[in-house]
Amino acid sequence: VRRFVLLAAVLPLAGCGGGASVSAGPLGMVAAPSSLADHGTADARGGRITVRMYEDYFRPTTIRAPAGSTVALRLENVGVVAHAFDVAGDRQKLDVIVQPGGRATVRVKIPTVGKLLFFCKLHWSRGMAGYLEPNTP
Ligand SMILES: [Cu+2]
Repeated sequence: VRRFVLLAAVLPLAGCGGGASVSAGPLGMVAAPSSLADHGTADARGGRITVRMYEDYFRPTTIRAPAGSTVALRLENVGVVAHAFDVAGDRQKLDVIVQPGGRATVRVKIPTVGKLLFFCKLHWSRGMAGYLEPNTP
């Protein structure tokens, strides 16, 4: 039996930063796999960053940018199967499928506190997920 860690566990208990609050999303996905496949952390520069999709992980896995800012993620699926990009339990309503060799750009809002989980809804149980987090106080 796989064990899952509630996303809420990685968020600060105090302070309602708005952007980082978590509730059940349209996909009901508020849990991160305990075996999240970590393939690095990078800062989005100039409000944009390229995120490559592989089987089954995102590179980079943690994306950092100024708190509350909006970042354009250029998704490139360099894998051999379709991958998805979804953001957990938020109001961003992002749910994008990228075919092998395909690209898509999504705009995401960096939370003001804590981390916000994103994931591939097709492979999240294999650890295909990552975090959006602020790099400023
Ligand atoms: Cu995937």
